Amino acid sequence: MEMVFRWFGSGNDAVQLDQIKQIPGVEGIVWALHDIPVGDEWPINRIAEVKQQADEHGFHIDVVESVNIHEDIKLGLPTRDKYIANYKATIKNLASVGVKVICYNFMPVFDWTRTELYKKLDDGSTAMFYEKAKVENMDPMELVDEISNNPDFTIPGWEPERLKSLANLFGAYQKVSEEDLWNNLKYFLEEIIPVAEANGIKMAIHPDDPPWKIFGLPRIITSQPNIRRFLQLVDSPSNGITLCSGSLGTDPNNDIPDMVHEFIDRIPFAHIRNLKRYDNGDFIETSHRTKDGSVDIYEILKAYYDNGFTGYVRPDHGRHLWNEKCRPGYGLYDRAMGIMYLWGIWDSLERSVNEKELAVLDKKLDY
Ligand code: CS2
Ligand code: MN
Repeated sequence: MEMVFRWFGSGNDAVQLDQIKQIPGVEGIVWALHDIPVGDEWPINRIAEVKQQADEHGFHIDVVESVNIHEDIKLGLPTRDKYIANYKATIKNLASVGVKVICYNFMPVFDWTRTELYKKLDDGSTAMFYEKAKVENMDPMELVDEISNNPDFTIPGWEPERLKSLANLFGAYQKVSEEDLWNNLKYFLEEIIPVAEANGIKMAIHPDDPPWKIFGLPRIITSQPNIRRFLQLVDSPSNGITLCSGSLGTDPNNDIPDMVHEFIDRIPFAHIRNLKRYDNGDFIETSHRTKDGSVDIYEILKAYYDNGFTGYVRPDHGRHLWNEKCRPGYGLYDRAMGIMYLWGIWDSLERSVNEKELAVLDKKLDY
């Protein structure tokens, strides 16, 4: 596996590149141009700027997260073709500086959804929390107020500008069923995957978070059968997934190690994080350690290891520790510790296999 770390850009992230540099084994940053309005082409000079900053720190910029999808594409409106043309241009621009993987998602209106961004845990740290009953009974506008009015940073997927017309957006989705969303996704993929193929790019869709319907909006990248269906929409190595253990792990029916085994050839990018599920459907994000949450991080890494995984991996959301001021889920410390936990498991998997092989060899030599 190749370790990478998400960075929101200079002036847009409390975490600095020289801090990331001190985390063992990180080779690249996962980045995006967060200020470009969704649907616009990413200008080459702005892309080059990030490449330059990464180069100065010896990081690669192979992975982009996310090039977000304009709502008109998800809605299947006639105007989608203009945005798809921009998307293709962005793919080409990114490929021209050496980008290999583009992460994106196909969730209507919102990105990840939580009811509390900084919920206090028993150890005094804070983490993102989802209260199921609250989401079921709340007006989405309340959530938008809470999440998008974060004073320090705008949050991808919760841009106040875009969500100003929330009522219109919800109105437009009234007519869009799950099957329509599948069709709109297929239309998009049929257009862009050939461009990705021609430019050596792997597209990697991120699962829906949480992987169920919220506020009556359809969600489809939610489960193993649905991911199987997704991969068949366009059967190409350039049509892949970002396997996010945290998003899929909120549903106890999702067997993530099994998904790793089944989809391994189509996973260019892995997100690894843990969370604790409660019986009432609530969940809270935890440290990466298997014992701290409901997701078996050890088994997931073992599945990647056993399949000879060479793709990109990043620690996903972490807790906020030691009073750090940071983007929700994206502090420095817990993600850095998460990386060391992942390396600890990976290195010992590697060792134990090598040692077993050596023992077999020794035995052979004895005879
Ligand atoms: C989240 C998302 O789970 C995650 O990684 O932080 O914001 C994610 O970046 C997007 O859904 C990917 O498009
Ligand atoms: Mn993720």
